[in-house]
Amino acid sequence: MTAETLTVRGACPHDCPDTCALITTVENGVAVKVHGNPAHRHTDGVLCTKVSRYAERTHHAERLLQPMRRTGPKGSGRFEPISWDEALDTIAARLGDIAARDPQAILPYSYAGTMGLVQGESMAARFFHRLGASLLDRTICAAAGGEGLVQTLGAKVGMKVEHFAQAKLIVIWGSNSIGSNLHFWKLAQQAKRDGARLVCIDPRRTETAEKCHEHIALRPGTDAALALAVMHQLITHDWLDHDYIRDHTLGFEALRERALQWPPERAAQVCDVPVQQIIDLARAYGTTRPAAIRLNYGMQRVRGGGNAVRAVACLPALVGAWRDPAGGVLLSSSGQFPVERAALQRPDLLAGRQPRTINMSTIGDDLLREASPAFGPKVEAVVVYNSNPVAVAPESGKVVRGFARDDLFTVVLEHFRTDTADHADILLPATTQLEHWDIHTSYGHTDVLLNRPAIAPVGQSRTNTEVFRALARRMGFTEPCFDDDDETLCRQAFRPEVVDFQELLEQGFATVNIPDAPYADGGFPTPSGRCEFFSARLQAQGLDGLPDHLPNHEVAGSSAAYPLAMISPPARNFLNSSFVNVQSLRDIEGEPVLEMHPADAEDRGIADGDMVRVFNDRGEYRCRVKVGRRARHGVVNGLGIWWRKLGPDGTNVNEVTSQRLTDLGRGPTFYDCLVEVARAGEAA
Ligand SMILES: Nc1nc2c(c(=O)[nH]1)N[C@H]1C(S)=C(S)[C@@H](COP(=O)(O)OP(=O)(O)OC[C@H]3O[C@@H](n4cnc5c(=O)[nH]c(N)nc54)[C@H](O)[C@@H]3O)O[C@H]1N2
Ligand SMILES: Nc1nc2c(c(=O)[nH]1)N[C@H]1C(S)=C(S)[C@@H](COP(=O)(O)OP(=O)(O)OC[C@H]3O[C@@H](n4cnc5c(=O)[nH]c(N)nc54)[C@H](O)[C@@H]3O)O[C@H]1N2
Ligand code: SF4
Ligand SMILES: [Mo]
Repeated sequence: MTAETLTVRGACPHDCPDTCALITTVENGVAVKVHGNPAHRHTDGVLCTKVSRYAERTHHAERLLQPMRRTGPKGSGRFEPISWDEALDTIAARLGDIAARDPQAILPYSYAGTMGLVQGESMAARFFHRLGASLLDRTICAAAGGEGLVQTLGAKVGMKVEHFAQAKLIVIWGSNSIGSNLHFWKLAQQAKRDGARLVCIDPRRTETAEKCHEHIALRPGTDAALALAVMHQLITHDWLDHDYIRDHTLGFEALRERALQWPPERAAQVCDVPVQQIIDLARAYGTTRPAAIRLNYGMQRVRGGGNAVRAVACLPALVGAWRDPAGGVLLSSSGQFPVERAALQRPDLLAGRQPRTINMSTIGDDLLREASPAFGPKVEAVVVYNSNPVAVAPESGKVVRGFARDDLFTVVLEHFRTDTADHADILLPATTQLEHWDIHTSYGHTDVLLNRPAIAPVGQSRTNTEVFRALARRMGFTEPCFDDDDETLCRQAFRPEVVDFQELLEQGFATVNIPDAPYADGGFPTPSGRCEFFSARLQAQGLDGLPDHLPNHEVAGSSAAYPLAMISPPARNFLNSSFVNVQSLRDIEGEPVLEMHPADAEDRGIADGDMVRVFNDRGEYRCRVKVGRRARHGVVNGLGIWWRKLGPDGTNVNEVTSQRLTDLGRGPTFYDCLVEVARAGEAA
C-alpha cells in the first residue's frame, strides 16, 4: 500500500434487509473499491453486485457537482449552475413566503434512498417540524405488512436471522431472497445442506423459487387464503401446540372458527394452485421442528396485504414454533432497535401545532388537489430528498402531471439528474454514503452499523443535514438543535447503555442484545403480551379483529378488457430506481422487461423478444417481452424500477399501477393491478 491508500469502515445505505458492513479503499482521495467487511458476521465479506459498484456510482461522470436552477420547462432537464448561497437564499425566501400564509402548503417528500438515521429523518425532520410543514406518511414500502405485524406480534419483531441456518423447514414467503436478501439466502442454503426443506411461495418463478424443493406459484394477493387453509389443516389434524396457544396467544377459538371456513379445496380455487400442494405445506409445517418462515414485503403490496401478513404471522404460535431459536417468523427486525427518534427528529418543535398528513403513496392525486376544508391548502412546495417519486410512486401519469405544475416550487436533493430531479426548480447536489457520517439499524438483522466518511464530498455536494442546517439558519430558527453536527447526531441515536459508541467507532458495528428465542415464553410486545390472533385494537377501528382473505381491488377475471394480473418486483441489479444509471449494471439488466407465460403470449400472438405495450385505463408503457416459465399463467411480471427517461418511450411500469391503498397501514398496492398486453404498434 502507498502512503495515500487507506481503508474506511462504513455501512451500506440502501433499502435492503441485509445492511452490510462496507470497507472502502481510498487512494489519493478517490474511492477505488468498496467491499464487504469480513469481520461482520452478517456481511461475511460479501456484497451484492450492485453495491460492489458503489465506487463507480460515487465517481460517476454524471454526478451532480453544483447547485442548479432550472431554465427549461419542468421535466426538460435544462439547468444552469448557481452558487450555494443563491440556491439557499432562493429556497428560504420561497418557503418563508409560503409559510407566512400556511406552512402546511409545504411538503417534505423522502424515503429510503439512504436508510441512515442521520441523513434520513434527523435534521430534515427538525427543520420541517419547526416550520410546521405537512407531515408525510411514509407508506410506500412496508406500511401494510408493518401494521399487520404490529397488530399480531406487537411490533416489527421476529426471529433472529442467524438461526435460520438451524431450521429444518424454511418457508420463503413473498421474497426473492437471492435478488433482494442475499445474505439470508446463504443461511437458507446452509440449512438445506443440513437437511432442511425449502418451500417458496411466490407467483413468480424466481431464481430463489427454482432452487427451493417446492414452489407454490399462487395468484398475487391470495396469501391469506393459503395461510388460512394451512391453519385449517393444523387444526383438523391437531398439529397444534395447545400449551403455547393457551399460555401465549389471544383469540384462538375465534381464529379456529375462521380457519375452519378455509378447507384446502377452497383456498386452492382462490390461489389457483393444486390442492395437494396446500395439504403438503400444512403437513410439513405442522410436523417439522424447527420451522421458520422468511416473510417479506412482496406479498403485502395488494389490497389485503395487511391481513395476509397477519394470517402468516399467526402460524408460528399455533404450532409453538417460537419455542425454538430456529423457529418463528421474520418479516422485519426494525422494531428491535430502541432508536431515540424523538431526540433525532424533535417533534416537540411542532409546539402544539398538528399539521395535516399527506400519504406519499397518493402523491399523484395530492399534488393535483385544490385547497378544500377536508384537504387543507393546495401543495405549493415540495422538498424531495432520498427519493425518486416520479419513477417509483404509483400511477405515474398523475405524479408527472403534479410535478409538472408551474405553480409548484420543487427542491430536489440528489446525486443524479433523476426523473424527479428533472422537475426541480432548484436542484442541490447531495453527498453519497462514502462522503458523510451516518448510523444504521437493519430490518434483516439486529446489529447497529456506523458509517464514516471515506472521501471528501465530491464537487460542491453537501450532506442532507448541512442543507437543512443552512436553511434553518436562513429562516431564523435559533434552537440549539440546529447546530448539532453529524457525529453528534450519530451519538444521539441510541442511549449509551444500548449501543456503545466507542465500539462502533472501533469496529464499525455493534450487536443489540436480544435473546435467541425471544418469544419462547410469550412476552410479545402487544397490549396483552400475547400473540394476538384476535386484535381488539383493529376491532375498535371498526375492522375485522381476525385475519381474513380480502380479494384484490383488481381481481383476476373481473375485467374483460384487462385480463392479466401484473406484479412489478425489483430487477436484481437495481435497488428500486437506484443504480439504473450505472452503466455496468444497466448492461446486465439490458432493458425494461415483461415476463409472460407461453400460453398468455400465444393467446395474443406475442413472440419472445417482441416489443409490447402494457396498458390499462391509467396508462401505458412499452417494454421487451420475455416469454417463459418465470411468469405463471394469467400473471405478467414487469420488472422494476427503470428511470422513465431510460425506458423506450420515457415511461415505466408505474404508468399502470394504481393509487388505491391497502387494508391496513394505508400502503400502496403496486402488485394489485390488472393490465392487457399487446404487440407494440397494434391497436388497443
Ligand atoms: N436487488 C434488489 N434488492 C432489493 C430491492 C431492489 O429493488 N433490488 N428493493 C429493496 C426493497 S425497497 C425492498 S422493500 C425489498 C423488497 O423485497 P421483498 O420484500 O422480497 O419484496 P419484492 O421484491 O417486492 O417481492 C418479493 C417477491 O414477492 C413476490 N410476490 C409478488 N406478489 C406476491 C403475492 O401476492 N404473494 C406472494 N407470496 N409473493 C408475491 C414477487 O414475485 C417477488 O419475487 O427488497 C430490497 N432489496
Ligand atoms: N411498480 C413498483 N413500484 C415500486 C416498487 C415496486 O416493487 N414496484 N417498490 C416500492 C418500494 S418497496 C420502495 S421502498 C420505493 C422506493 O422508492 P425510493 O425510496 O424513492 O427509492 P429509490 O428509487 O432508490 O430512490 C432513492 C433516491 O435517493 C437518492 N439518494 C440516495 N442517498 C441519498 C442521500 O444521502 N441524499 C440524497 N439527497 N439523496 C440520496 C438516490 O440517488 C435515489 O435517486 O419504490 C416503490 N415503488
Ligand atoms: S444492497 Fe443489500 S446486499 Fe447489497 S450491499 Fe447493500 S445491504 Fe448488502
Ligand atoms: Mo421497499
